Amino acid sequence: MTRSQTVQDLVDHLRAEAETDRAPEATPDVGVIMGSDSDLDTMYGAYEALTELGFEEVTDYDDPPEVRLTFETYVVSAHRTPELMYAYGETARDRGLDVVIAGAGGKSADLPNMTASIAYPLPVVGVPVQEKSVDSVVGMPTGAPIVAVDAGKSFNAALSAVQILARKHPELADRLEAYRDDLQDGVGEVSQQLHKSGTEQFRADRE
Ligand code: AIR
Repeated sequence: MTRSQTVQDLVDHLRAEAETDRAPEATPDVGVIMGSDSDLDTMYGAYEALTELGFEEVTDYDDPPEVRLTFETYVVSAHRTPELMYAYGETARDRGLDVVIAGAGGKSADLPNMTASIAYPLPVVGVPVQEKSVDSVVGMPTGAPIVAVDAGKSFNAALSAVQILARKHPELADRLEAYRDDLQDGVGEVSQQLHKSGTEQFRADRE
């Protein structure tokens, strides 16, 4: 039992939700968690990627968005709120999540690796919020897996999460392809422009 009422309320909410029998269409597919709201600017990349790929955010389990694929977002601190981390990881699967994106910063960035162990076999994509967090996120012992991206690469974490989901939802593979086509177009356009303008002019035009 945690001594914080707000944390206890969250724990109760997650555990009650795990007991609720909702259709898969009505539950979030991706969970996004971070150790502190100070991580939000870095973790915003995951929000951008998910929304760009057509996901919408669930803010009320009783009133989910109409689109099929959704995500939820919480702050969960491994060290400040360990009970919440346990409740989150233990209920993730029963609440309908198929993959979790977990970010944490500092040298003891334990939320991604601990959530990966607690939520196992659910896949967890870890985001080291800072460079100094990389070792603690990726340094899992044999038998305890985590998928992880480079420091700050929460956008890629979301792409990896969507790749995992695409095995179950083929429409996501199409959206991922369309995203990459756009990316390639961007490179193609800039390459043509650089070649056509010449280096000096291209630089001047960019300023
Ligand atoms: N953190 C929070 N609880 C446990 C950890 N490791 C991390 C957060 C954040 C950093 O500590 O993920 O990156 C600093 O948090 P804050 O809240 O002090 O800004």
